[in-house]
Amino acid sequence: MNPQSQEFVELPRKRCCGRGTQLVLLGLVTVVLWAGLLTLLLLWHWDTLQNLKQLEETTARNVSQVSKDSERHQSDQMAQKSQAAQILQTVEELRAEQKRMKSQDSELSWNLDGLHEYLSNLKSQSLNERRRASDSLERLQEEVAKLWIELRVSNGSLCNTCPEKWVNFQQKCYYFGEGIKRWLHAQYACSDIEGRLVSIHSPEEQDFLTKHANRRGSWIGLHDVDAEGEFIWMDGSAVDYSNWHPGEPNNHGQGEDCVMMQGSGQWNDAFCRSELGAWVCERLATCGPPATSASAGPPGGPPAHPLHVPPAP
Ligand code: FUC
Ligand code: CA
Repeated sequence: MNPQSQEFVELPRKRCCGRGTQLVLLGLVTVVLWAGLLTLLLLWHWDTLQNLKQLEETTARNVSQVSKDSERHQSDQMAQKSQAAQILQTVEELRAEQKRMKSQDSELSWNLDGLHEYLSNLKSQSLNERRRASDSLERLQEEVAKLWIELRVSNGSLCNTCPEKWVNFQQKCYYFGEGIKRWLHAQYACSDIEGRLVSIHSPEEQDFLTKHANRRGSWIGLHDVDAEGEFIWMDGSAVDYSNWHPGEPNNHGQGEDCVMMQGSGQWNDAFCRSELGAWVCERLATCGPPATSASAGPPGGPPAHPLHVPPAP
């Protein structure tokens, strides 16, 4: 064997370190590893702690938010409750007000009805007064006219002048109308010629009328239209004479309130809407020459004709 080759003979490796060193190194490595591991663990733990802390904070925030919300909600609820109570109270008040107004309304309408009634009573009262006053005026004018005629007669005047177609008897003129008419239309026919349905006050006047009147009967100015059985003359004069047919007035059948003079001259109450063929009108005669118009006044007659007072409106 070659020495050179011997040089190349692998020499047994010299050990680097001792066994103790190795152990130390191993320990060191282990320590380093454990330290790293611990560090990691610590880091992980720290991170977890941080997360937990954050979570805790968030939770606390949330809890406080929720409690705040709940408080707000509660206070809202209370406010709503008090609002609801207020609304209820207002509704109650409104109901009470409505009730009060309703009763006030009915009271007012009751008062209004009363006023209406009072007013209409007043109206009809005043109308009646007016009618009565107008009737009284008419009567008075008639009385004045009659007195005037009597005065003229006592002074020697002749007061027997009548318009054409009228017939004189004493101090009255009579018109014997002919044609089919009901009592009311006979009354109108007399008004049209400024007279009125005749009133009869003495047997002499009755005889005169009996002689001149239509044989089949005529309407005269007597009636009990306003009160059954209470006969009155159209001119308001007293019923101081009568010439009823025996058994009359009998208010026969459907009621008889208008009086007619039969051919005999006797009176009979008849149905006002019966149609008779004749009627008799009257008016006061004038003194002196015949009047040219119905309203002729002095010198022949009284200041104004008594039968033509304008009717109350
Ligand atoms: C008599 C009268 C009535 C009627 C009748 C037909 O009874 O009293 O008015 O005319 O007769
Ligand atoms: Ca009769």
